[in-house]
Amino acid sequence: MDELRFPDGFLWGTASSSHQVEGNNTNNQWWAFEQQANSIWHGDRSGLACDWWRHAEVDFDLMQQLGLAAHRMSLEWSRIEPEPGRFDHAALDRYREMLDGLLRRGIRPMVTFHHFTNPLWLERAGGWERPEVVARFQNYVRYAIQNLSDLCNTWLTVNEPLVYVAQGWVRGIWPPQKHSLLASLRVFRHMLLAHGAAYQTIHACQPDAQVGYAMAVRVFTPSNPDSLLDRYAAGLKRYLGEHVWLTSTIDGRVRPPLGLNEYNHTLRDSAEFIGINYYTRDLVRFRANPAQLFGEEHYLPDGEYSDSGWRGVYSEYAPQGFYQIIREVSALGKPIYITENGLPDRDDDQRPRWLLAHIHQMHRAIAEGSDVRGYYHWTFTDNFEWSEGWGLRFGLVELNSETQERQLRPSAHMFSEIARCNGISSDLVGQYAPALLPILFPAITAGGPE
Ligand code: IFM
Repeated sequence: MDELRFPDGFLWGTASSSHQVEGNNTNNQWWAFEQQANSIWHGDRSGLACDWWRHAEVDFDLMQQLGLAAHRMSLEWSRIEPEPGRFDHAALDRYREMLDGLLRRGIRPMVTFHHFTNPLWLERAGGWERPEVVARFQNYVRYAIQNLSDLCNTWLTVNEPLVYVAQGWVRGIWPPQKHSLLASLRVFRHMLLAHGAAYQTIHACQPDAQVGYAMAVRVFTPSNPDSLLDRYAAGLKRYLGEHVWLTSTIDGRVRPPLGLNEYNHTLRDSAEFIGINYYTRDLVRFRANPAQLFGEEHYLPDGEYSDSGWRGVYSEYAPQGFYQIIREVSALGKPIYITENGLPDRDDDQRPRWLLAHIHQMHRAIAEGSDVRGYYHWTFTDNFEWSEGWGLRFGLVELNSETQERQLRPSAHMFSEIARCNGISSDLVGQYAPALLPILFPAITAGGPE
């Protein structure tokens, strides 16, 4: 048997977000959106979600049984601050109970402050389009950190800011369903400034905190690498989607189009680590259309896709992009956590192979010097997948949302074995995805020594 081992202390866990798992989050903009006709696929609603607000411990027990060492969750702003300036201690106590519940099971928490949802009062006051949001967010973060810092020291200020902006203000398919490039830039800028302000606040309350953010990084690849225009279109998307944000949190410069290169001291060196959410790559071909940022994303007819292809939200099997992105982000000189990676696969007939192939690429990047500290699979239990409702199933654990019954998918057992062994063995690959053996263990398949 051969093995790909990970560094000692490497964290294996899963990730989730409040609205997707807690249930009955009635006081945020997503809940309101779900009540409108035709907003969610099949008319689904988050409803009781995975019932975590009452019974998260059911899943925490399963995580412990599977030997997982880490979990990333988020706080629901609308529960903690249901009205402007009024904080709910009972809600805070429930989060204390959850964090304590994880710790008592040997599971290290990582906590996100903003994962797509806003209190209704904030939304009604103009939400992230208004500059006041920066101080409001900072206020909420201060209150939360003052009350939770004894239970957690690893924080993410915001999750996937670009996805939030693109879905809500460019494509207009998430609340507030707008199509405005100008407003989208304002929102993106406010999120960046809110990150900087929150970073400073967290450190003022908890000097040894580890703070980062979770960036969705898609590898924008020129459709035709020989075409200058395709290369330009892909490059523009990478610049806007990744570079502008990442570099400003290193050198403190707010670059165009979010700013005029002005220096902002709250942003300078404002991350102890960078969180990467990786799902797929996008092929980009040039189009003379500013609304598409001069690039159209498209997919290969003969590519392999996860269940998401059903809705035109394609997720292509592209594990080598994972390696590429980890290597690129490493160049910024910060440690990395993989804060999300996964796929929708109700039958679990693709997940074992996809998961192993991605973990292999992460191993390659680490072997070449990338400082990756942990991997958080998206997600533990099937949960409410935003516009796709209950149609896309990302969980290692299958959820019957009517009865709340849980059933471990084969991938859950496989992931458990990876976490326990801190690596991937050739036996494991032979059992779950034999087609990968020649790629992961070429020496064995070539008849070499075990
Ligand atoms: O479910 C989402 C999550 O909230 C953010 N990142 C992508 C996941 C899968 O689409």
